[in-house]
Amino acid sequence: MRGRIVRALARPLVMAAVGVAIPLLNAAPATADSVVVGGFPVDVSQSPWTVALASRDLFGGTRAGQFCGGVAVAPTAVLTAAHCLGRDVVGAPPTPDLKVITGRTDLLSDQGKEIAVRSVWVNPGYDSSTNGGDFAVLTLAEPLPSGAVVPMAGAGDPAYTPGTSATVYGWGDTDGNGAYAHSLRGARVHVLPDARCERAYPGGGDGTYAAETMLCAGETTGGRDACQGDSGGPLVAQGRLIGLVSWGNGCGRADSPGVYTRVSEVVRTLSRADGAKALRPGADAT
Ligand code: 4AZ
Repeated sequence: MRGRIVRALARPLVMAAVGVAIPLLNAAPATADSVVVGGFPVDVSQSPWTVALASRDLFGGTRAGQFCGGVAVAPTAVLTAAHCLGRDVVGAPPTPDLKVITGRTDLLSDQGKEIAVRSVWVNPGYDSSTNGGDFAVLTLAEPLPSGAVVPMAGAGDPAYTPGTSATVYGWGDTDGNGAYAHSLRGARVHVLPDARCERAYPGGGDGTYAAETMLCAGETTGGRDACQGDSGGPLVAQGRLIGLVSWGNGCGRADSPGVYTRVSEVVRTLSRADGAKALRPGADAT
């Protein structure tokens, strides 16, 4: 079914906003240690480039309106997942009060800053039926106060080598059953061989894994993974950004690794696209 997995991200939150409870389509059976799933608490100062995407109008104020993750790659540019900005998630553009929250570990606090989004560029190559090309660039109305950005790993970077240890960050579901974190978490996973995800996602209902544009990460025994609400957030290895949380079948399942947008593909696309002026050295973001 088209978009089945990816849409599971926002549906519970969207529905919560209108007061209708709909169970997660792909709710994994929660295991005791299955919690980000399998994660640990993180202070945002340890990953200051991790930001939250928020809209109180659409998602309510309880968790500051957080509905996706994002990652700062330049002082006024944040990467996120294209599917976070789809009509089924945020409705018709422009999203009324779309904000990037920076420097806030706990969404229940007023730590850090909420920054307005000046413009949204969704990768025109994004395909919601295959989940391919799942990235977007937000240009901020003002620079991030911390100035903290993470470098993007280009093609051939050793951080993409299978077996590399990586960390994914987010405020998403911690048990696969809709227990959204209010404080930032991280989970340690490993870059997996593409063959693992090609086997897990050969096409059809669960999406199609495409190694050129996607990255496969998780643990062979499952347990640690990104989950709903983490989408668009960073997967970092060796100090460089290698992935954006994109999709997967459930969360933390041994036979269904997490799938990420491959950041080298983002770099390649942006070097040719007009959409992300804020990413260019010396570009005038205003
Ligand atoms: C989602 O729906 C989603 N386990 C994100 C990540 C994963 C699964 C689903 C990976 O946004």
